Amino acid sequence: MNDTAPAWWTRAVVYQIYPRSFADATGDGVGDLAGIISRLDHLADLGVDVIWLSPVHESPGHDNGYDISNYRRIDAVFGTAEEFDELLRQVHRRGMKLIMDLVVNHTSDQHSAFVTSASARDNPSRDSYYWRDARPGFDPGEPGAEPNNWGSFFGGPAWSYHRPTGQYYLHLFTPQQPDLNWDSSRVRQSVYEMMNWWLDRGVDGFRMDVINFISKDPRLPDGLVEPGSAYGDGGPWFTNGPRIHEFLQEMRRSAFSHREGDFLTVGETPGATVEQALLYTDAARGELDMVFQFEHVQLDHEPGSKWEYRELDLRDLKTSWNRWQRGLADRGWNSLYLSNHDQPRQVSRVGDEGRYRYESATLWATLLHLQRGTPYIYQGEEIGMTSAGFTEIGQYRDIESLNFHRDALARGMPEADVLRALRRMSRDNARTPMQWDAGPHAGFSEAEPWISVNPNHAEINVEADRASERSIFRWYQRLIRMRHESPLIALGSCHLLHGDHPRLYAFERLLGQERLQVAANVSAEDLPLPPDLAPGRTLMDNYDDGGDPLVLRPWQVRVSAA
Ligand code: ISL
Repeated sequence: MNDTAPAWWTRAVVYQIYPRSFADATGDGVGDLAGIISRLDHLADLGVDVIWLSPVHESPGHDNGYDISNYRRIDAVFGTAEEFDELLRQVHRRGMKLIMDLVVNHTSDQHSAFVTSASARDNPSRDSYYWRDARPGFDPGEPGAEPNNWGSFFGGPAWSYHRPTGQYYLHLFTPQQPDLNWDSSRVRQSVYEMMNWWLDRGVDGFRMDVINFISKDPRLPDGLVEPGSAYGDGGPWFTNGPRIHEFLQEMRRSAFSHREGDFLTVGETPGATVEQALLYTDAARGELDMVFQFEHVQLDHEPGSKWEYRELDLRDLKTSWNRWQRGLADRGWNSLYLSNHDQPRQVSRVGDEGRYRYESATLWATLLHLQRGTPYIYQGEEIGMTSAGFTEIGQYRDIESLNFHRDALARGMPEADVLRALRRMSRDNARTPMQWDAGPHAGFSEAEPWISVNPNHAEINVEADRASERSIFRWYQRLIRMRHESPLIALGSCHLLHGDHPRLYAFERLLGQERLQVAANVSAEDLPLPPDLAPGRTLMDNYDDGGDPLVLRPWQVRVSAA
């Protein structure tokens, strides 16, 4: 930020819509643009500044839209180009902004660029993707003949054999998501043109899918094979790769430097460290405004395997968040999130979805929103929606979950254990339909939804929450308003207190003479406060009943001015 005025997004809050599961206006069981338009007042009322729309582009849907076959078309399942323009108008009319998902590490295998690239070895755009011969000494197509040993994120090898041309192509995700070769200037220019096309149309920026994977070491070397794993880890050869900063700077110059206005770019960057995030988000370098880091969502499982549960130690989370707060204190900027379409619901994961649902939902909202950074709310979080609670494989839809189920069974894992792991960590936990009311299909649709509605929609829904004395929605409204109104919350420095306490999460924010203190009991037992945390004037308290100021009750959070 240096000497210039703070960027607008230091005061902003972003809301993520997963279109498939937000609101279905056409009655086919799948959410759509018309549905989103019909629910915009909910978001305006909440007070958010920006909507991030997960992909609505034309897609065969192998990864729910993260496999795009035409970047300039709206998929018919979501509606039409006209409806998109109408959505944009309606969002802008309410004073909000709209950012699109930009999925350009890979395309769909149905994209015309891939079809062309696959048509012949000597096709001039063969190098738009990664095509390689079989491993020397192996016959193409035989087991083990893949050009390197990388595994894909969703199971199986990261290479598929293409019989017509006798070569393999790289896909870090499903075989239907071939990776683009960003070393080709043709690829880069066509991405920038496409970004400009959307910006000219009026969108306000992009959330960039796995953007720190786009620059790969062209040698594509074998990765280390961990004991018990069938594949090598290619991460070191494609995460924060050799030309990543060059590409992001070029992208910014090509898409934004000639534009006036308030835009937002946020990069999804798995595996980025604080030091790398600083490079990505230091305004002086002209790359991204902020990034989604992954450290804090990997503390409750074994490294490298989201399916192997390990209980979260609150101290690890505090250490991690604190390091990010300190690392990006002077330059760069944090994104703050616990939930999105890839993560289980936060109230189920780190809160108490039963007895203390209100308390733990408001506690985590407060801890997140009152740090320094831009908070992201995932649809349904604002009413404390819980994870799906599925008990049978037939209920799951996500390709990652289905592949894990198949592969784990093949490895001999008992099905009960597979289902337990899915129930905890499946991405479908966050993808069940938005719960608008207690009616059929939760008011999401008139038809049977593409994925089951959580039966708890009878109690947990927007209508009930907003009518309740203890409304989570209203708590979020207050947090958002505080960020809008208080420079201390937007810009103040953030200091962790009692970092080694196993159940207490406390920090203070400082700006000039102003001071704000947040103290939270992350447990279901009473917690006597250390004397130095005796509250001053209470601003927010999720019990709000004038109880003992020196004790925090189960999942109590208190915000006070000093
Ligand atoms: O943990 C991971 C890597 O460390 C993976 O979760 C991976 O980074 C993550 O799934 C990437 O997510 C994004 O790209 C995927 C898509 O399936 C997700 O929905 C999207 O958010 C491929 O486009």
